Amino acid sequence: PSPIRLADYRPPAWTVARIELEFDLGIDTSEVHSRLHLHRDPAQDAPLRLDGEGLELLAIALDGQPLDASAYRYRENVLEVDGVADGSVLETRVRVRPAANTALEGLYLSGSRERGFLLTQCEAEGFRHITFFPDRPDVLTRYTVTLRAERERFPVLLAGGNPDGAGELPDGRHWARFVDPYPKPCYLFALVAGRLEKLERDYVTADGRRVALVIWAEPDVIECCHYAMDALERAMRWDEQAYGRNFDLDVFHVVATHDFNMGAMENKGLNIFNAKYLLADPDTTTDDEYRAVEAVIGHEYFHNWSGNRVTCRDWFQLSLKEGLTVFREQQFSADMYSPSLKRIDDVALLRRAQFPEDAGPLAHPVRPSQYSEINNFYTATVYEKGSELVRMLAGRLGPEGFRRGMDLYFERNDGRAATLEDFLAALGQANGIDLAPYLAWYGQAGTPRLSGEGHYDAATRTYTLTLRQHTPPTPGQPDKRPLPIPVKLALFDPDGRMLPLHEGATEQVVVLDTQEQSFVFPGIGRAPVPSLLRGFSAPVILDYAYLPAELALLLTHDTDGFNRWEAAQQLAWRAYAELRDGRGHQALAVWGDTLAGLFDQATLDPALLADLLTPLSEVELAERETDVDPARIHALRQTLQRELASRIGAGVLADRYRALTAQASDALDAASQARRRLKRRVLELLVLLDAPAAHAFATAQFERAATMTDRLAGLAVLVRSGAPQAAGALARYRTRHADNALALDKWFAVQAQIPGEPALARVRALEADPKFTLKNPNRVQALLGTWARGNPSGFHRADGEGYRFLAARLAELDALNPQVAARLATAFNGWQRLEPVRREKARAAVAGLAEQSLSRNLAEIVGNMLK
Ligand code: HT7
Ligand code: ZN
Repeated sequence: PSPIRLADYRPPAWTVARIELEFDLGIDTSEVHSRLHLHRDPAQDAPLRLDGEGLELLAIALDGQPLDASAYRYRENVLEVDGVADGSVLETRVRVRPAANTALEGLYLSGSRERGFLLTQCEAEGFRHITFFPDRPDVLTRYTVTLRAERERFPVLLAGGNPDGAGELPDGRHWARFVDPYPKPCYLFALVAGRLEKLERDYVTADGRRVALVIWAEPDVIECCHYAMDALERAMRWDEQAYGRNFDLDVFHVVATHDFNMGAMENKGLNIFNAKYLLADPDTTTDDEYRAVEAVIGHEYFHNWSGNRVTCRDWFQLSLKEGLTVFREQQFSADMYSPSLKRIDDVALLRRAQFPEDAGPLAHPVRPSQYSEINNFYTATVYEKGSELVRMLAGRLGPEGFRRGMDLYFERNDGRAATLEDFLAALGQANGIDLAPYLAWYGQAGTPRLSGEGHYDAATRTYTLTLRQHTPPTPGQPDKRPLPIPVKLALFDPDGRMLPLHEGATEQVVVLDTQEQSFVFPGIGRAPVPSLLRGFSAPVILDYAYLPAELALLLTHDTDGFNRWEAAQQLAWRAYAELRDGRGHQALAVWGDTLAGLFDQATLDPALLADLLTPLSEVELAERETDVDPARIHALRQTLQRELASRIGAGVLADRYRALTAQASDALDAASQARRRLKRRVLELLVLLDAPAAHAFATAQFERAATMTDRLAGLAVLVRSGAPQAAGALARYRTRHADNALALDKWFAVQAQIPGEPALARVRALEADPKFTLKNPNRVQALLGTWARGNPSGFHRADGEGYRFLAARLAELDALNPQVAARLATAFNGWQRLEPVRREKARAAVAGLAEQSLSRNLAEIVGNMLK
């Protein structure tokens, strides 16, 4: 099929002001009756064309009259109807098959036939699998939804909007109706029906609305929803305070499912969550997972304004809601937790997931100009880089200016399907600033390289910083324009003190908006060390020729926690490069000794220390190499860490480990989490120096852990380092958590992380486990995703077996769930940069896949990969 292009956008010829939807729900078959109140755009003369995929059309009528077969055509996923006029009402009745729906898009069954429940997933284009409709986000419609089903099998019936009646029907059936007063695009429609339990809490919004917050889950896990409820309340309060946004319905439902293609979905008034991001309990949830639950709860809730009240005109504008909502969630999480640690986590994710995307065959702008399958564009670029672009805009305007701009954006675009231009116009106009130059960031793919050098002139007491930018070509975009790059900076004197800059401030933002520019700082008494891109003020790759001692100074003294970490990362990279090239140990010594010096600093937050002690990931190291050999990268990174460990010393590590163990608790506060994070890092370093001692610690930690964080950390150290105790621990974990799907996912994932060649045999063995299934996206991600996307030395075997195995599984998975298959296939991203032997084997595997009959989702990814 030919691609869909942004340049071809036309407003809809037909819109639907109101829809009355009635469902007769059943597991094998459900019937959907729809009544569309249609409006024609007088400026267009197109026949009514509605999207519909896999629908069995049972009846069709126009303005109350059944239609003759000659008056409509249903082919190639489009229903075309003749004789429709402005104001006409089109009625259709269709049959769909939830239990047979393994793609988890449209109406489907979660769980078993006996105990599972029915639910929908419509973003991006799932509504067309439920009924005929103009399935595009700029058609905003008022929904009245009536659900009917057998009461015994489906006691709970939910749809988005406010409840509008419920009652009994003959033959043990019942009904419930919901009316949503806010016009919405069909991708925000949702229903849920089944045997679910609830947690309920009353909430009064800042503007005085009484809202019932209701979280629904299957009976065995409902008690795991308390943390999510608290997080939801925190998110709602935060959005009121930070953005003045209140919730706007009488009830807000949240539902947990184990069968979900992504993290969660912001359907109006009826959010649906992957259980992984909703359920939490001390016995099975790690600290990182607790934080992820809070973040995803926040993200979906914040969509109620950034996405639902103001939605997207078309899917090219996806980052308008996703980039903005990720940014809002990042602010929320920073406020709930620690701004520096949150920033480190987010930038690490950007570098791990988005930079490689932007540097390879799948590179695309935050606002792509064309796509074949929209589900392939829910990417790190649209989400994470999109958030970085909002952050740059917010930084440019300052907190008050940004809030003024956001208020205007929401006010102007409430109830509309907006564009990124609308967003920038509102932010700019509220502040009298032209932000149009920032639009270039949305249209240009690739990560800009920022380079520079400083020059100090003692005679004039001036420091001159010269900055340059360059963005390498990406597929379809050979030539790049300069972008506005805000560089937040500070200058440190050689004693590690910040120097006053403009008007006494110690921080300043300079904007590089040409290819090269110099910035002069007068009144500087001694040659300074610049701290650049503080807080990662722009999503670029910085290349600045710091001396190792200068990085050590920033690592020790920078007041920006993120930039301290950044200095450690830079030093670790230099140390790695020295080891790789056999070029002495200068940076290695500075890195190791500086961290060893910080190791005992009582004032340093243990969580930050843990991050400082973590060098770049194998994925990031591969990003910086050519002729990538993942096995060598793994070995070198291990050597690097061993060097660090030995500079700290086995005794010091062991003592710190014991001290942290003595302080262990099951509390969830930031200080307890920080200690657990450091304890794990210390254990990971110790195992490289004194494996028997570390294995004994890890075993004891695993056996006695009061939290899943500690239990899993102990297990991971044993499994990844090949400890003799690993098999026993895995067996005990398996028995203990046999009935908990999320805990079992971690059991699969931890084994998929075994480094090197043995990983594939383990993955194969685990595939044969009765608990493994290709039908469950979380399980697929836990085993195949962790191995192929998170374990480079395990996946990239020199014999190419990993590639052949993944290609075979992708073909199988594609027949069941194309969205999940396409996402997993991105594991091949970067194959062109592998060393020649692996490169040829990876190419052959991808090419072999391309020759098969694939879904549009997988075909697009594989096709782009081979371009
Ligand atoms: N807006 C949602 C994106 C989404 C999705 C969610 C679940 C299943 C399939 C999906 N396709 C797209 C999630 C979010 O960003 O909030
Ligand atoms: Zn989102």
